[in-house]
Amino acid sequence: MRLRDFVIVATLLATTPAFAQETDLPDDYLTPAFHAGRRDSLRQLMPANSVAIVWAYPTRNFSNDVDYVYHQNPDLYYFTGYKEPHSLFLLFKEPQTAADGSTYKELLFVQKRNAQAEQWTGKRLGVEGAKQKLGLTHVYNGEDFKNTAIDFSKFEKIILDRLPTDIANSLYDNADLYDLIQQLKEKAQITDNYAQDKRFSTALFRQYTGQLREIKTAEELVLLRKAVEISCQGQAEVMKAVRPDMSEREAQGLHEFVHKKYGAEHVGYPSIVGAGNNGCVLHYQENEKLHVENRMVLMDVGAEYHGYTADVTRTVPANGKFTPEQKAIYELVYEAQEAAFKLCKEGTTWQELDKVSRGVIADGLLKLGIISKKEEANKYYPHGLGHHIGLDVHDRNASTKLKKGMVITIEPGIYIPENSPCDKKWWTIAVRIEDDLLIREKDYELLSWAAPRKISEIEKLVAEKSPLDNFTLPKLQSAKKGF
Ligand SMILES: [Mn+2]
Repeated sequence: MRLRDFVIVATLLATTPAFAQETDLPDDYLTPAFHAGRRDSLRQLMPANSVAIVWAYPTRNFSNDVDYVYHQNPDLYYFTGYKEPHSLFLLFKEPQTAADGSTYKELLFVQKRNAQAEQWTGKRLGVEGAKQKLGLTHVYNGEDFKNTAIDFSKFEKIILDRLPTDIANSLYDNADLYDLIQQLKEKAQITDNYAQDKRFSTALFRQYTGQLREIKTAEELVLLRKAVEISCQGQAEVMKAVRPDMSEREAQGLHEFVHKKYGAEHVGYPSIVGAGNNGCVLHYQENEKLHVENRMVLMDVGAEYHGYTADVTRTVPANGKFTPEQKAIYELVYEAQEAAFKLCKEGTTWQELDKVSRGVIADGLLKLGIISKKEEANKYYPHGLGHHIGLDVHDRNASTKLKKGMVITIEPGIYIPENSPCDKKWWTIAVRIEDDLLIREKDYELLSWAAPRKISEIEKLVAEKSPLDNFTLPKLQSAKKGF
């Protein structure tokens, strides 16, 4: 049945009992105390007489009446723990007084409970659930926002992200995200030129959330460590299972199967599995090559566990043996990564890290005769050295220098596409090695230790047997050619 038909049927089934989901769930989610602590920290950063506003991400259409799997806005999740769409959160610097004389410092507007809708799209927390599970005290249904009196004109700063401009307006819901944003615009008098109005600050929103989110708390580190270890186990299992007759997509499926087996909900970004020349496409997502053959397979895959995503890349020869050319390129990338690792500690800047790793690659490519001038190195190493990870794979940040508690990737790479102006023997070699590091005061901790990165270790692991070696499926009867 389609969603549209559901609306008609739903009215006929007005007595549907409230839907209860199974309760065998993980117990290691971020705690209400964590989210409350994040809200307090945000409040401390905010200037006097200000309000911060965060909204849920819109739902996104996949096709006809089918939506993409929903993903919450990391900022809203960070400050509240709420995972459902169509919600709005307001956080005030100073306590506010309601019409009845009571005070509040935060307001969360959530999706209203609806037995019929919940039978189709799953249980909603609703007002009571959000109070109980998230520990927030002032929670209301989205439809109540319209009649909530908030005098926005008295605030000196209204701190908010850039307003979304592409939200669908559901005909069946008068309190969806579209309506909430419309009402917010009216109440706070946010015009189309709000970016020029000094009362509204998207820059402060980015700065504060960056300052907070770039330093991981102990609770966040538990989840990030797990996401990274899961991703590494995926890499290790695929190294054991990879064979020249395997397809890129099959390798992708194995990574994601391992993630799921360990309980990861999503991948943090579309999985990249590219053999040979496909590895030169930095965000290759088709993963369509039917046989990886005797190529290097570049696998950039990250599990998302309870919102936190890893970002780990390994590049391995599918037949288990590096050729001399593959080895030369791989060792160069490895050396560039090691050189950057050595500088990973408090106080180092991204420029310093980038300079040292880019220097190693430029010298190496020159020595191998692949380039004739150092400046040409960027042609084969066209991206930055790394980024923060967390609730986003390219996580929010605000500092130019590394600080204790940051989690970053270090991911140099060399990509030599077919027809490059160098000896043919180098063509189609693409290598990226990407690791995840926790920055400490004087050094770092390698979080992605569980996926081998040394040539000898990779060759050993690819030679190992995999439980998947003997996994075969029946031949498809529908795969006959012709009409
Ligand atoms: Mn990355």
